[in-house]
Amino acid sequence: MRLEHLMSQIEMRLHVPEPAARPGEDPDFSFLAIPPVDEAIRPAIDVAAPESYPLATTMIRVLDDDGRAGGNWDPNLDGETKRTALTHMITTRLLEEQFFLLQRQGKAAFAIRSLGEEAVATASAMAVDESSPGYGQGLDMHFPTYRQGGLLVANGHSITEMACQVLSNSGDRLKGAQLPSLHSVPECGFFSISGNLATQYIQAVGWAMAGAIQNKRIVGVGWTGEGATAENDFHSALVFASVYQPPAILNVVNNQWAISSFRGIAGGSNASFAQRGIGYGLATLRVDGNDFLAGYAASQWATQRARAGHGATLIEWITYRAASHSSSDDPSKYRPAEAAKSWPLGDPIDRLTEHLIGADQMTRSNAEALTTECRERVSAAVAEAEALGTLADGPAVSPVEMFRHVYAEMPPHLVEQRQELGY
Ligand SMILES: Cc1ncc(C[n+]2csc(CCOP(=O)(O)OP(=O)(O)O)c2C)c(N)n1
Repeated sequence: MRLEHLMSQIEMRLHVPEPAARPGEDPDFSFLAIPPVDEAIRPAIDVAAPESYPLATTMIRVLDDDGRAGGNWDPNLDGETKRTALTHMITTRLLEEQFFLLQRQGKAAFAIRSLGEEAVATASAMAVDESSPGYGQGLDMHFPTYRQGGLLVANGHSITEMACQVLSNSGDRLKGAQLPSLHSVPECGFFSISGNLATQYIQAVGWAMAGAIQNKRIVGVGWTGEGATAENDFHSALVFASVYQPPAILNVVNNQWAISSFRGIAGGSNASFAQRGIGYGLATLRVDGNDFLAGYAASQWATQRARAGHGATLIEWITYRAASHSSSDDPSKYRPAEAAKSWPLGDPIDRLTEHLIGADQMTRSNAEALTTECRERVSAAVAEAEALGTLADGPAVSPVEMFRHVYAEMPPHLVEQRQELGY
Protein backbone atom coordinates (compact mmCIF):
# COMPACT_ATOMS: atom_id res chain seq x y z
CA MET A 1 0.00 0.00 0.00
CA ARG A 2 1.30 3.42 -0.81
CA LEU A 3 2.28 5.72 2.08
CA GLU A 4 -0.20 8.36 0.91
CA HIS A 5 -3.00 5.83 1.13
CA LEU A 6 -1.89 4.74 4.61
CA MET A 7 -1.79 8.34 5.79
CA SER A 8 -5.28 8.97 4.50
CA GLN A 9 -6.52 6.20 6.84
CA ILE A 10 -5.23 8.01 9.93
CA GLU A 11 -7.75 10.18 11.65
CA MET A 12 -6.25 13.33 13.16
CA ARG A 13 -7.76 14.49 16.45
CA LEU A 14 -6.90 16.03 19.78
CA HIS A 15 -6.24 13.86 22.76
CA VAL A 16 -8.47 14.92 25.64
CA PRO A 17 -7.44 13.04 28.81
CA GLU A 18 -10.24 11.43 30.80
CA PRO A 19 -10.12 10.40 34.48
CA ALA A 20 -10.13 6.66 35.23
CA ALA A 21 -13.63 6.76 36.72
CA ARG A 22 -16.74 8.91 36.42
CA PRO A 23 -19.92 9.06 38.57
CA GLY A 24 -21.57 5.66 38.89
CA GLU A 25 -18.29 3.81 38.28
CA ASP A 26 -15.98 2.28 40.87
CA PRO A 27 -13.13 4.60 41.93
CA ASP A 28 -9.90 3.59 40.17
CA PHE A 29 -6.59 4.71 41.65
CA SER A 30 -4.48 2.09 39.91
CA PHE A 31 -2.40 4.90 38.35
CA LEU A 32 -0.85 5.64 41.75
CA ALA A 33 2.27 3.61 42.46
CA ILE A 34 3.09 3.51 46.17
CA PRO A 35 6.72 2.58 46.72
CA PRO A 36 8.05 0.98 49.92
CA VAL A 37 9.01 3.40 52.67
CA ASP A 38 12.75 2.86 52.24
CA GLU A 39 12.84 3.46 48.46
CA ALA A 40 13.36 7.23 48.50
CA ILE A 41 16.96 8.31 48.99
CA ARG A 42 17.66 11.33 51.20
CA PRO A 43 20.38 13.46 49.65
CA ALA A 44 22.40 15.99 51.65
CA ILE A 45 20.85 19.46 51.61
CA ASP A 46 23.68 20.87 49.49
CA VAL A 47 23.49 18.33 46.64
CA ALA A 48 23.48 19.50 43.05
CA ALA A 49 19.85 19.53 41.88
CA PRO A 50 20.20 16.53 39.50
CA GLU A 51 20.92 14.23 42.46
CA SER A 52 17.38 14.88 43.67
CA TYR A 53 15.82 13.78 40.37
CA PRO A 54 15.04 10.19 41.40
CA LEU A 55 12.81 11.82 44.01
CA ALA A 56 10.60 13.39 41.32
CA THR A 57 9.19 10.01 40.30
CA THR A 58 9.15 8.01 43.53
CA MET A 59 7.27 9.12 46.64
CA ILE A 60 8.84 10.12 49.95
CA ARG A 61 7.07 8.14 52.68
CA VAL A 62 7.78 7.71 56.39
CA LEU A 63 4.63 6.02 57.72
CA ASP A 64 4.17 2.49 56.43
CA ASP A 65 0.82 0.75 55.99
CA ASP A 66 0.81 -0.19 59.68
CA GLY A 67 1.53 3.35 60.85
CA ARG A 68 5.15 2.68 61.81
CA ALA A 69 7.74 5.37 61.03
CA GLY A 70 10.86 4.40 59.10
CA GLY A 71 12.96 4.88 55.99
CA ASN A 72 15.57 7.48 55.06
CA TRP A 73 13.30 10.45 55.64
CA ASP A 74 12.07 9.76 59.19
CA PRO A 75 12.36 13.18 60.91
CA ASN A 76 12.43 11.44 64.33
CA LEU A 77 10.06 13.91 65.92
CA ASP A 78 9.21 13.62 69.60
CA GLY A 79 5.72 12.70 70.77
CA GLU A 80 4.83 16.23 71.81
CA THR A 81 5.60 17.71 68.40
CA LYS A 82 3.51 15.03 66.70
CA ARG A 83 0.61 15.57 69.10
CA THR A 84 0.82 19.30 68.39
CA ALA A 85 0.64 18.54 64.66
CA LEU A 86 -2.38 16.31 65.21
CA THR A 87 -4.08 19.07 67.22
CA HIS A 88 -3.54 21.55 64.37
CA MET A 89 -4.88 19.09 61.81
CA ILE A 90 -8.00 18.25 63.81
CA THR A 91 -8.62 21.94 64.57
CA THR A 92 -8.30 22.84 60.90
CA ARG A 93 -10.75 20.10 59.90
CA LEU A 94 -13.36 21.01 62.50
CA LEU A 95 -13.04 24.74 61.92
CA GLU A 96 -13.50 24.42 58.16
CA GLU A 97 -16.45 22.08 58.75
CA GLN A 98 -18.04 24.89 60.77
CA PHE A 99 -17.34 27.37 57.97
CA PHE A 100 -19.32 25.14 55.60
CA LEU A 101 -22.21 24.99 58.05
CA LEU A 102 -22.17 28.78 58.39
CA GLN A 103 -22.36 29.09 54.61
CA ARG A 104 -25.26 26.62 54.45
CA GLN A 105 -27.07 28.64 57.14
CA GLY A 106 -26.72 31.80 55.04
CA LYS A 107 -24.34 33.36 57.56
CA ALA A 108 -21.34 33.36 55.21
CA ALA A 109 -21.23 33.98 51.47
CA PHE A 110 -18.73 31.25 50.62
CA ALA A 111 -16.61 28.55 52.24
CA ILE A 112 -13.72 26.36 51.26
CA ARG A 113 -11.92 23.56 53.06
CA SER A 114 -8.97 21.22 52.90
CA LEU A 115 -10.66 18.00 54.04
CA GLY A 116 -8.23 15.11 53.61
CA GLU A 117 -5.30 17.48 52.92
CA GLU A 118 -4.70 18.80 56.44
CA ALA A 119 -1.22 17.28 56.74
CA VAL A 120 0.08 19.44 53.90
CA ALA A 121 -0.26 22.91 55.41
CA THR A 122 0.45 21.67 58.95
CA ALA A 123 3.69 19.96 57.98
CA SER A 124 4.91 22.90 55.93
CA ALA A 125 4.06 25.47 58.60
CA MET A 126 5.76 23.51 61.35
CA ALA A 127 8.88 22.58 59.36
CA VAL A 128 9.49 26.06 57.97
CA ASP A 129 9.06 27.54 61.42
CA GLU A 130 11.17 24.89 63.15
CA SER A 131 14.31 25.94 61.31
CA SER A 132 13.53 29.64 61.42
CA PRO A 133 16.54 31.80 62.18
CA GLY A 134 14.34 34.04 64.32
CA TYR A 135 12.61 37.24 63.50
CA GLY A 136 14.58 40.41 63.21
CA GLN A 137 16.34 39.12 60.15
CA GLY A 138 13.10 39.36 58.22
CA LEU A 139 9.98 37.31 57.85
CA ASP A 140 9.45 33.95 56.20
CA MET A 141 6.40 34.33 54.03
CA HIS A 142 3.91 31.81 52.69
CA PHE A 143 1.97 32.80 49.57
CA PRO A 144 -0.98 30.44 50.01
CA THR A 145 -4.08 29.56 48.06
CA TYR A 146 -7.52 29.25 49.68
CA ARG A 147 -6.64 25.59 50.50
CA GLN A 148 -3.95 26.42 53.09
CA GLY A 149 -5.92 27.93 55.98
CA GLY A 150 -4.20 25.24 58.05
CA LEU A 151 -1.02 27.34 57.90
CA LEU A 152 -2.74 29.96 60.03
CA VAL A 153 -3.97 27.39 62.55
CA ALA A 154 -0.49 25.88 62.85
CA ASN A 155 1.16 29.29 63.07
CA GLY A 156 -1.02 30.25 66.01
CA HIS A 157 -3.35 32.80 64.42
CA SER A 158 -6.65 33.37 66.26
CA ILE A 159 -9.28 30.96 64.95
CA THR A 160 -11.94 33.43 66.10
CA GLU A 161 -10.45 35.98 63.71
CA MET A 162 -10.49 33.39 60.94
CA ALA A 163 -14.20 32.84 61.60
CA CYS A 164 -14.82 36.60 61.57
CA GLN A 165 -13.24 36.81 58.12
CA VAL A 166 -15.46 34.00 56.84
CA LEU A 167 -18.53 35.72 58.32
CA SER A 168 -17.47 39.11 56.82
CA ASN A 169 -18.50 40.67 60.15
CA SER A 170 -17.30 43.63 62.19
CA GLY A 171 -14.36 41.56 63.48
CA ASP A 172 -13.13 40.92 59.94
CA ARG A 173 -9.85 42.78 59.69
CA LEU A 174 -10.33 42.88 55.90
CA LYS A 175 -13.77 44.52 56.25
CA GLY A 176 -15.33 42.25 53.68
CA ALA A 177 -12.83 43.23 50.98
CA GLN A 178 -11.77 39.63 50.38
CA LEU A 179 -13.85 36.56 49.55
CA PRO A 180 -14.52 34.49 52.72
CA SER A 181 -11.56 32.14 53.41
CA LEU A 182 -9.13 34.37 51.50
CA HIS A 183 -7.30 35.48 54.63
CA SER A 184 -4.48 37.98 54.94
CA VAL A 185 -2.27 37.76 58.04
CA PRO A 186 1.21 38.88 57.03
CA GLU A 187 2.49 39.07 60.61
CA CYS A 188 1.86 35.28 60.75
CA GLY A 189 3.90 34.77 57.59
CA PHE A 190 0.68 34.42 55.58
CA PHE A 191 0.48 36.76 52.60
CA SER A 192 -2.88 38.08 51.42
CA ILE A 193 -4.45 35.30 49.33
CA SER A 194 -4.81 36.19 45.71
CA GLY A 195 -7.82 34.65 44.00
CA ASN A 196 -5.83 34.70 40.77
CA LEU A 197 -4.09 31.36 40.97
CA ALA A 198 -0.37 30.82 40.37
CA THR A 199 0.37 34.50 41.07
CA GLN A 200 1.52 33.05 44.42
CA TYR A 201 4.51 31.51 42.69
CA ILE A 202 5.96 34.65 41.18
CA GLN A 203 5.32 36.50 44.43
CA ALA A 204 7.03 33.83 46.54
CA VAL A 205 10.06 33.72 44.27
CA GLY A 206 10.17 37.54 44.29
CA TRP A 207 10.00 37.53 48.11
CA ALA A 208 12.84 35.02 48.29
CA MET A 209 14.91 37.00 45.78
CA ALA A 210 14.38 40.21 47.74
CA GLY A 211 15.45 38.40 50.92
CA ALA A 212 18.63 37.11 49.29
CA ILE A 213 19.46 40.52 47.84
CA GLN A 214 19.20 41.95 51.37
CA ASN A 215 21.26 39.06 52.77
CA LYS A 216 18.38 37.88 54.97
CA ARG A 217 18.10 34.20 55.81
CA ILE A 218 14.38 34.05 55.04
CA VAL A 219 12.31 31.80 52.80
CA GLY A 220 9.48 32.56 50.41
CA VAL A 221 7.00 29.69 50.16
CA GLY A 222 4.81 29.44 47.08
CA TRP A 223 1.62 27.38 46.86
CA THR A 224 -0.40 26.11 43.95
CA GLY A 225 -2.78 23.28 43.21
CA GLU A 226 -1.82 20.93 40.38
CA GLY A 227 -4.48 22.52 38.16
CA ALA A 228 -2.95 25.99 38.36
CA THR A 229 0.48 24.70 37.29
CA ALA A 230 -0.94 25.14 33.78
CA GLU A 231 -0.77 28.90 34.31
CA ASN A 232 2.10 30.88 32.79
CA ASP A 233 2.99 32.37 36.17
CA PHE A 234 3.98 28.92 37.43
CA HIS A 235 6.51 28.54 34.63
CA SER A 236 7.85 32.10 34.84
CA ALA A 237 8.46 31.60 38.55
CA LEU A 238 10.36 28.39 37.92
CA VAL A 239 12.66 30.15 35.45
CA PHE A 240 13.54 32.83 38.02
CA ALA A 241 13.87 30.23 40.81
CA SER A 242 16.26 28.22 38.68
CA VAL A 243 18.36 31.11 37.37
CA TYR A 244 18.80 33.13 40.58
CA GLN A 245 18.53 30.25 43.08
CA PRO A 246 16.67 32.24 45.73
CA PRO A 247 15.62 30.64 49.06
CA ALA A 248 12.17 29.55 47.84
CA ILE A 249 10.03 26.48 48.47
CA LEU A 250 7.55 25.82 45.70
CA ASN A 251 4.70 23.56 46.74
CA VAL A 252 2.40 21.86 44.23
CA VAL A 253 -0.55 20.32 46.06
CA ASN A 254 -1.68 17.57 43.72
CA ASN A 255 -5.11 16.76 45.15
CA GLN A 256 -6.10 15.17 41.81
CA TRP A 257 -8.89 17.65 40.98
CA ALA A 258 -9.08 21.27 39.83
CA ILE A 259 -12.80 21.86 40.41
CA SER A 260 -14.27 19.46 37.82
CA SER A 261 -11.15 18.84 35.76
CA PHE A 262 -8.81 16.07 36.82
CA ARG A 263 -5.01 16.27 37.06
CA GLY A 264 -4.56 14.98 33.47
CA ILE A 265 -5.98 18.21 32.07
CA ALA A 266 -3.05 20.07 33.66
CA GLY A 267 -0.60 17.55 32.18
CA GLY A 268 -0.41 15.15 35.11
CA SER A 269 -1.09 11.90 33.27
CA ASN A 270 2.19 11.42 31.43
CA ALA A 271 4.61 12.87 33.97
CA SER A 272 4.55 13.81 37.64
CA PHE A 273 4.24 17.49 38.52
CA ALA A 274 7.53 17.15 40.38
CA GLN A 275 9.19 16.24 37.09
CA ARG A 276 8.59 19.78 35.88
CA GLY A 277 11.28 20.85 38.34
CA ILE A 278 13.79 18.71 36.44
CA GLY A 279 13.21 20.63 33.23
CA TYR A 280 14.14 23.82 35.04
CA GLY A 281 17.11 22.34 36.89
CA LEU A 282 15.52 22.69 40.33
CA ALA A 283 15.86 20.36 43.30
CA THR A 284 12.66 18.36 43.34
CA LEU A 285 10.80 16.18 45.84
CA ARG A 286 7.56 14.18 45.50
CA VAL A 287 5.97 13.34 48.81
CA ASP A 288 3.04 11.38 50.28
CA GLY A 289 0.90 14.37 51.21
CA ASN A 290 -1.23 12.39 53.65
CA ASP A 291 1.80 11.38 55.71
CA PHE A 292 2.52 14.26 58.10
CA LEU A 293 5.99 12.95 58.93
CA ALA A 294 7.02 12.67 55.27
CA GLY A 295 5.69 16.14 54.50
CA TYR A 296 7.51 17.55 57.52
CA ALA A 297 10.79 15.90 56.48
CA ALA A 298 10.53 17.12 52.89
CA SER A 299 9.68 20.68 53.97
CA GLN A 300 12.47 20.66 56.54
CA TRP A 301 14.98 19.52 53.88
CA ALA A 302 13.84 22.25 51.47
CA THR A 303 13.92 24.90 54.21
CA GLN A 304 17.41 23.98 55.36
CA ARG A 305 18.63 23.90 51.76
CA ALA A 306 17.11 27.33 51.12
CA ARG A 307 18.49 28.91 54.29
CA ALA A 308 21.95 27.50 53.59
CA GLY A 309 21.95 29.34 50.25
CA HIS A 310 21.58 26.30 47.97
CA GLY A 311 18.46 27.55 46.21
CA ALA A 312 14.86 26.63 45.59
CA THR A 313 13.08 23.27 45.86
CA LEU A 314 9.91 22.15 44.12
CA ILE A 315 7.74 19.81 46.25
CA GLU A 316 4.80 17.87 44.82
CA TRP A 317 2.40 16.67 47.53
CA ILE A 318 0.27 13.68 46.53
CA THR A 319 -3.09 13.96 48.22
CA TYR A 320 -6.81 13.87 47.52
CA ARG A 321 -9.42 16.60 47.76
CA ALA A 322 -11.97 14.62 49.80
CA ALA A 323 -14.68 17.31 49.79
CA SER A 324 -16.15 19.58 47.15
CA HIS A 325 -13.91 22.24 45.63
CA SER A 326 -15.85 24.88 47.58
CA SER A 327 -19.37 25.59 48.80
CA SER A 328 -20.23 26.35 45.15
CA ASP A 329 -19.35 22.91 43.79
CA ASP A 330 -20.99 19.48 43.57
CA PRO A 331 -18.37 16.78 42.93
CA SER A 332 -21.00 14.03 42.50
CA LYS A 333 -21.44 15.45 38.97
CA TYR A 334 -17.94 14.55 37.85
CA ARG A 335 -16.39 11.80 40.03
CA PRO A 336 -17.52 8.66 41.85
CA ALA A 337 -19.36 9.61 45.03
CA GLU A 338 -17.28 7.40 47.34
CA ALA A 339 -13.89 8.10 45.73
CA ALA A 340 -12.29 9.75 48.78
CA LYS A 341 -12.95 6.67 50.92
CA SER A 342 -10.89 4.48 48.59
CA TRP A 343 -7.98 6.90 48.20
CA PRO A 344 -4.96 4.61 48.69
CA LEU A 345 -3.00 7.07 50.85
CA GLY A 346 -5.78 7.13 53.46
CA ASP A 347 -6.74 9.94 55.77
CA PRO A 348 -3.92 12.08 57.25
CA ILE A 349 -5.51 12.50 60.68
CA ASP A 350 -6.27 8.78 61.04
CA ARG A 351 -2.74 7.90 59.94
CA LEU A 352 -0.98 10.19 62.43
CA THR A 353 -3.36 9.08 65.20
CA GLU A 354 -2.69 5.38 64.53
CA HIS A 355 1.05 6.09 64.42
CA LEU A 356 0.98 7.85 67.81
CA ILE A 357 -1.06 5.06 69.36
CA GLY A 358 1.19 2.37 67.89
CA ALA A 359 4.29 4.19 69.16
CA ASP A 360 2.79 4.42 72.68
CA GLN A 361 2.79 8.20 72.40
CA MET A 362 -0.98 8.46 72.76
CA THR A 363 -3.84 6.25 73.88
CA ARG A 364 -7.10 5.87 72.00
CA SER A 365 -8.94 7.65 74.78
CA ASN A 366 -6.36 10.51 74.65
CA ALA A 367 -7.13 10.79 70.93
CA GLU A 368 -10.87 10.97 71.56
CA ALA A 369 -10.37 13.54 74.31
CA LEU A 370 -8.21 15.62 71.97
CA THR A 371 -10.94 15.68 69.33
CA THR A 372 -13.50 16.73 71.95
CA GLU A 373 -11.18 19.51 73.18
CA CYS A 374 -10.61 20.76 69.63
CA ARG A 375 -14.36 20.65 68.94
CA GLU A 376 -15.08 22.73 72.04
CA ARG A 377 -12.39 25.25 71.19
CA VAL A 378 -13.69 25.59 67.63
CA SER A 379 -17.33 25.94 68.77
CA ALA A 380 -16.37 28.61 71.29
CA ALA A 381 -14.38 30.52 68.66
CA VAL A 382 -17.20 30.39 66.12
CA ALA A 383 -19.77 31.49 68.75
CA GLU A 384 -17.51 34.39 69.70
CA ALA A 385 -17.21 35.36 66.04
CA GLU A 386 -20.95 35.08 65.42
CA ALA A 387 -21.54 37.50 68.30
CA LEU A 388 -19.75 40.10 66.15
CA GLY A 389 -22.29 39.63 63.36
CA THR A 390 -22.87 37.45 60.33
CA LEU A 391 -23.74 37.99 56.71
CA ALA A 392 -27.39 37.25 57.57
CA ASP A 393 -27.94 39.52 60.55
CA GLY A 394 -25.22 42.15 60.45
CA PRO A 395 -24.16 44.63 61.58
CA ALA A 396 -23.19 45.06 57.94
CA VAL A 397 -19.77 46.43 57.10
CA SER A 398 -20.12 50.00 55.86
CA PRO A 399 -19.97 50.30 52.04
CA VAL A 400 -17.32 53.01 52.49
CA GLU A 401 -14.88 50.22 53.34
CA MET A 402 -14.76 49.07 49.74
CA PHE A 403 -13.08 52.35 48.82
CA ARG A 404 -10.40 52.06 51.47
CA HIS A 405 -7.04 50.28 51.61
CA VAL A 406 -6.72 49.88 47.84
CA TYR A 407 -5.27 53.12 46.46
CA ALA A 408 -2.86 55.49 48.18
CA GLU A 409 -4.49 58.18 46.02
CA MET A 410 -7.96 57.27 44.90
CA PRO A 411 -8.68 57.88 41.21
CA PRO A 412 -11.29 60.60 40.54
CA HIS A 413 -13.94 58.19 39.20
CA LEU A 414 -13.89 56.26 42.50
CA VAL A 415 -14.04 59.46 44.53
CA GLU A 416 -17.13 60.33 42.51
CA GLN A 417 -18.71 56.91 43.15
CA ARG A 418 -18.00 57.16 46.88
CA GLN A 419 -19.63 60.59 46.97
CA GLU A 420 -22.66 59.23 45.12
CA LEU A 421 -23.03 56.72 47.97
CA GLY A 422 -22.98 59.62 50.42
CA TYR A 423 -19.49 59.12 51.89
C1 LIG B 1 -5.75 32.40 37.09
C2 LIG B 1 -7.02 31.71 37.50
N1 LIG B 1 -7.69 30.97 36.60
C3 LIG B 1 -8.86 30.36 36.94
C4 LIG B 1 -9.37 30.52 38.20
C5 LIG B 1 -10.71 29.84 38.59
N2 LIG B 1 -10.44 28.75 39.50
C6 LIG B 1 -10.60 28.87 40.83
S1 LIG B 1 -10.18 27.51 41.66
C7 LIG B 1 -9.77 26.69 40.24
C8 LIG B 1 -9.24 25.29 40.30
C9 LIG B 1 -7.85 25.22 40.80
O1 LIG B 1 -7.45 23.89 40.96
P1 LIG B 1 -6.06 23.51 41.58
O2 LIG B 1 -5.01 24.47 41.15
O3 LIG B 1 -5.82 22.09 41.30
O4 LIG B 1 -6.28 23.75 43.15
P2 LIG B 1 -7.35 23.09 44.15
O5 LIG B 1 -8.57 23.96 44.11
O6 LIG B 1 -7.60 21.70 43.70
O7 LIG B 1 -6.72 23.14 45.50
C10 LIG B 1 -9.99 27.49 39.13
C11 LIG B 1 -9.78 27.07 37.75
C12 LIG B 1 -8.64 31.33 39.12
N3 LIG B 1 -9.06 31.53 40.36
N4 LIG B 1 -7.47 31.90 38.74
